[in-house]
Amino acid sequence: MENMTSNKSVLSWINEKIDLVKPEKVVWIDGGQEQIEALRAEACSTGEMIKLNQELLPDCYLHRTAVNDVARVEGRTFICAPTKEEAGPTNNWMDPAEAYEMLYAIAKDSYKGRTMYVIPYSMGPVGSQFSKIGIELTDSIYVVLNMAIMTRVGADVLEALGDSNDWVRGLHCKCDIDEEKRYICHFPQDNTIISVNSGYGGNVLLGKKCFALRIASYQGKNEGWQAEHMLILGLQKPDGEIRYICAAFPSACGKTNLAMLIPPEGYYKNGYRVWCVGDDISWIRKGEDGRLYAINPENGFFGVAPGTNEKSNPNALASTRKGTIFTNVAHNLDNNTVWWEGLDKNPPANAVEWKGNPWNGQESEEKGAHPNSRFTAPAVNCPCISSEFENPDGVPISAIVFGGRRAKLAPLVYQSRDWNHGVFVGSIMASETTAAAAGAVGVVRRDPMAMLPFCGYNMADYWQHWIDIGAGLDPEKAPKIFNVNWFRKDDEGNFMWPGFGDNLRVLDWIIDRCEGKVEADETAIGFVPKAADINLEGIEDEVSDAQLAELLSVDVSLWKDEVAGIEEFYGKFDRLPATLKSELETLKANIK
Ligand code: GTP
Ligand code: SPV
Ligand code: MN
Repeated sequence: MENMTSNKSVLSWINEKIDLVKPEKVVWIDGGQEQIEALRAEACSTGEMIKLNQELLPDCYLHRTAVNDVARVEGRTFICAPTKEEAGPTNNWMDPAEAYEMLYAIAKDSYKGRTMYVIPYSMGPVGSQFSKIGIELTDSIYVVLNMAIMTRVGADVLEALGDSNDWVRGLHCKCDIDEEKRYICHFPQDNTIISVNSGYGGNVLLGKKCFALRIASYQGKNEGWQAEHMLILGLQKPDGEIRYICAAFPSACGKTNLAMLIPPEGYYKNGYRVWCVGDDISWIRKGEDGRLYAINPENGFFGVAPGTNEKSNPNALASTRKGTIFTNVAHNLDNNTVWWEGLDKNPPANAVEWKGNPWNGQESEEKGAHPNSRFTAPAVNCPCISSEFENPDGVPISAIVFGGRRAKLAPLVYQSRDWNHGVFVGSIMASETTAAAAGAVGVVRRDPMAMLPFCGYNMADYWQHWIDIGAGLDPEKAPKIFNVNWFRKDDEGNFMWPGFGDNLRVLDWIIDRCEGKVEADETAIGFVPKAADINLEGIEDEVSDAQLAELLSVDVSLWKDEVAGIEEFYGKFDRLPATLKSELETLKANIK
């Protein structure tokens, strides 16, 4: 097949990799529908994918990964910076030369008898000043078809690249999915990613976490911008004006749900709407007017399937009704569609579960879908996709919101006193772990800015970068910073806040605070709403006044324990910014 570019840096790198992995043939991905169609057919012929009911789910497919390959593997993810110090205490580190040697030994000849697909892709609208280009080499059709949904793929990307050497190299080799030889390695100084022995989502769709977060966070530090694990939503108020919010929650903690929220009935009637710009990643930079602007570098949603239903997230569900790839969900054999826990109360009896075994959902105790099963859906499918989704200049950000799963401690919402205090609030985030990463679920761990698994350099320097960004902003124009917690539980273990669409009630308060429209109570940890300013109309039965008071309360004795945990965490960092140290002293003084 003919090369799609004459860019020398591209061709020489690809040739090197061809010599290493020895493919039988090389196929360039042009982004055209014809090629995609042919690849779908080929994947179905080998069993790699299953074509679903084309009347109910046009252009939709099902894929099952290996049973030992169902989530990101944080323990096998490495930042291969020149020194361990540059990777910092929260990242696994490997010496770059040693890493290349080990990875090349694993990758050697691994494409024998297989096809190398060359995927040129853009993160962000092609040609936008925010956007960056990558090339992924893969031996997986599943990866090609997912990348074609999640990113902008094709010839125009190479045209935009021209002769430039400024692009991210990505080599993916499935090998034999050996978990002992699985490595996801990043070389930020070389703009390079190498992923071997996996075929799952965040491990292999290299434009996503590997590039758009780990490599991009490093690029952003050097170039004065930010790459964050944040959704972007536009909140339209009855006056028609739209304010934009970025929110960072850890994996499987509600970004997709919040980004596509449907306002409660009363709000909806009054003209409230939420528009989705992005559900997972934000690239943020200062605009000419001095405000921060964000784009979503992705082109699709790689969303958590379980729990997605007509009530919790109708927009996400609608997004998955065409052109979608489902991974590790249950297969309903009666009508050749898909099912997952929480889709409806009627699991199929004649089905195949995510591992590929026959499954009777009416009787079985086993799960039909893996808890981290996902859908890969084109962003354009989303009924509430923002009109600004393709805007190359991004959207202006009014508020930044942090949050996580905390059964106790964190109130429903609080506002930081200023930017630096907001950076502190982000840095002390903690959340219960989820199925999005391999390992134990439900354990509280520190996850600063929801970036613990995704920061491509020393987390202390990342915090300093946040502080520097704020120092370059007029405080009047800087986004206000908040923390939310949809996951507070009562002593019986029930969620105290209804969440989902009702989270709009909190977003509304956040925007009112940004615009100076409501007062708040100053507490030891920041500004907390006055109970009367959280509108409970329509949910009075679910949330009593006493419950709301509890949700908004700040328990100083719990915060004393928390401070001990923060001090221990901060103790890992030799380069902890002085600003954060002093914010911690302020918190300690406030809770005395
Ligand atoms: P990644 O794609 O992994 O980065 O995750 P995400 O942050 O986009 O997660 P998503 O929105 O898919 O969250 C999925 C999980 O969060 C499901 O278990 C949902 O039921 C739960 N969830 C989302 N919003 C809420 C909420 O407001 N309240 C409660 N209780 N659960 C929620
Ligand atoms: C996450 O785990 O935060 C995800 C899914 O968004 S994955 O792409 O697999 O990392
Ligand atoms: Mn994510």
